[in-house]
Formats: sequence, C-alpha cells, structure tokens
Amino acid sequence: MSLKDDLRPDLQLTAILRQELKRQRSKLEMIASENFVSESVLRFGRSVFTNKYSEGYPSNRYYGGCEHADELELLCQARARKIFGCEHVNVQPHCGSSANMAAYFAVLNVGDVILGMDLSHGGHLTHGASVSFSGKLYKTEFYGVSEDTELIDYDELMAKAEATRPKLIIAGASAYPRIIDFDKFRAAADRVKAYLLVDMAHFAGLVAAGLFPSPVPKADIVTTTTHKTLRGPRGGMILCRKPLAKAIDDQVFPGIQGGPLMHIVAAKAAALGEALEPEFIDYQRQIVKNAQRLASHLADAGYRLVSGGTDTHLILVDLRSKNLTGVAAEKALDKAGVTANKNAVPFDRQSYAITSGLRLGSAALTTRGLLEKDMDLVAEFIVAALSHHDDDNQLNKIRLRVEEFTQGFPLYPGLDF
Ligand code: DSN
Repeated sequence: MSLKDDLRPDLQLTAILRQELKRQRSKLEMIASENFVSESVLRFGRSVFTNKYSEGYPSNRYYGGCEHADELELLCQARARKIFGCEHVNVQPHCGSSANMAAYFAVLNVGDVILGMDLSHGGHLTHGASVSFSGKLYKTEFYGVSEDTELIDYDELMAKAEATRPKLIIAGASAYPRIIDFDKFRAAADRVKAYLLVDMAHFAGLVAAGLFPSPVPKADIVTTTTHKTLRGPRGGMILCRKPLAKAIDDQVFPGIQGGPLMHIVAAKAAALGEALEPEFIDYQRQIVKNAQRLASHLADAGYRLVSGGTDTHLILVDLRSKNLTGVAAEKALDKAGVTANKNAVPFDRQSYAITSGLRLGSAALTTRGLLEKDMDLVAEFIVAALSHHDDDNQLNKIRLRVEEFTQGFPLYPGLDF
C-alpha cells in the first residue's frame, strides 16, 4: 500500500466519523468530563507527529530524529509550568488513569495504605476503588462527604488519616460540585507524614483561570487530564516538585508507558497555549455562570441538588424525590437530545449500574457559545425530558427542538469529519 492509496476514501470509516460529528453537533453535550477542543487543537492532534517514536525525554531519547519532538515536548512543558506555576511537569501520560498510576508507583510500594475519596461520594475509580489497579495493589481507606451538608467531611478525613496512617492521601473527585480545601488536606497529610496527591482533572481549567484554588503549592503531586475544563485533547499530565521529578518521569517511561503520543503532546501544547490567553479566564467564568444558572432552574423545578448547588462546571442532581433513577434519566435525556450520565449520589442505595443521580456539566456547551440566557432553555429541555421520561413521543418532540436550538451554535463549521 502506498501513501497515495491511503487517500482513497474509506467509505465505511468515513460514514462512522460523519455520524459522530453529526451527533456532537445536534445534541447538547453535558457530560461533565467532556468538552470540544478548538479547531487548532484538533488539527495539531492529527499531525505527522503521529508517525514519530520518541521514547525517553528531551535530549535523552532511545531513537534518532527526535530533535523536533524535543522542541515540542519542551514547549508543552514550558506552557504547563507557566499556567500552573509548578516546578516540574510530565506531559506524556496517555490518560488520567496512567498519570495516577505513574504517580502512585513513584511514591508507593504494593500493599501501602492510600486514603482517597469514596467513589460513591464523588471520588474516582483510580482513587482506590476495588475494580481499579489502585484498589488491587494498595490497602484502601476512604473519606467522604457529611450526610448533612454533602461537603467533604474534613474532620472525618483527619480522623481517618490518624487511624489508618496512609502513605498517600488523594484529594480530587469526579462528581463533587464544590471547592476543595487543600489546606485541610495538607494538614491531614502533614499530621501522618503522608504524601498529598491532588487529582485536579475535573477543575484544571478553573485552576488555570484562578477560579479554583491551586493545589500546586499544597500538594506533593498534582495529576490531571487535559480534556475536561482544560479543553485539550484526551490525555494526562503530572505536575510535581523537583525532588519527585525523576521518580515520576521514570514511572511514566519506562515504568508504565512506551513512546509518548507526540501528536497528542502537540495538541496538549496547543490547548495550553489557548489557556494562556486572557479569553480563557472569561471562558472559565462563563462555565461556572452557566452551571450556576442551570442549577438554579433545576432547583426551582423541584430537583434536589447535591450540596445545594455548584461552585464549578458540575451539577449532581439527586433524583430520589422524583422517583426516577439515574439510568432512566440518562436514557430519557438521550432520547431528547441531551447527553449526560447517571451517577451515584452520596449514600445512594442503588447500584452503580442504576444510581439515583444525574451528573451534568457546562464546559462543552460553554465552548459552543451558550450564555446564561441559553441555559434557561437548556434547563427547560432537561426538565421537560425528565418529566416525560417514559413518553417517547414527547421526548422526540423535545429532540427536534434541541436539534433546531443547536444549529444556532455551530460546531466545527466547514469540517466534514
Ligand atoms: N471518566 C471521567 C469522568 O467522567 O469523570 C473520569 O475519568
């Protein structure tokens, strides 16, 4: 097969990609961990760097021809350091899970105790859940939210730390809508001489814009994905202090990964370049305003919000008082053209496959240009779909309205697939 042959259209594949583009354009994307990258990030993410192996680090590679890969990785690192003010960054992790794995491997031995946020209270699989490597390799202990306030119970955190003496405490969550007090985490870690890792994947964009306290001065290690509020390609990064730099780099490569995906590193660099622009702060502010406007409408419509609202891009709706499960809500919304996900709420009695909650995020819609007034209509669509969750005819009518609405916010105009 020659390069020229590659230019022949692959109709089967093209059809799938066109369908996905159509789906993204015509639905309201409200999965809190998703976003739409800019056309620039999209372009850099499919560059000729996909052809290049560059195992190792700048100036110390296992292959020849890495001079431009070196420049690229150094640029990406410099941008990340400038945004987050960290001493060292590794931009090679393929995802958040591998970033966390490399970070754990750098400071832990198998069998050590780790203390993370309970998955059912908003934590992440890699923070110690039994189905993840983190729950299989380490002895896991969990803190959670208080039943009254649904805010992290910092007294319980300290008590658990003192009782279980973890070697690593993990802060950060996937379904927690509020600001996290990193001073309290630092105090708990210092009390028992544990490392503190903050997984800021969900709120990294807010941190970059100064709208969420930076964990960088408080934590020994900060991990993140690059594709949520940070609005980059799907991938991961690890930020740390200089003394841990070598241990972390050695665990990313050769510890758990082979060659970095340099086309994705290029896309990360492009996204970080955008995050350095002043408009990025406006964008992040709008994300929060949009989430808060939606939260207020949902509360007005009688939906109970976990912790009463949000400080971030994320809302967690407790559906129990509406006699609705998370899975039923997710399905109804999908039929109505709104993409979101079921999620456990704290003290949920339903299984993870069913759940009693619905997680909604505002980052992707904000990228499309929606403002608070547009969230008024989004709220109307959501409330209508949930009220008619078992009426396909009504859901279809809402879907047609959603499709028309989304046309007012073009996504990748001119892009074919
Ligand atoms: N899957 C991501 C989320 O939805 O929060 C976390 O990795």
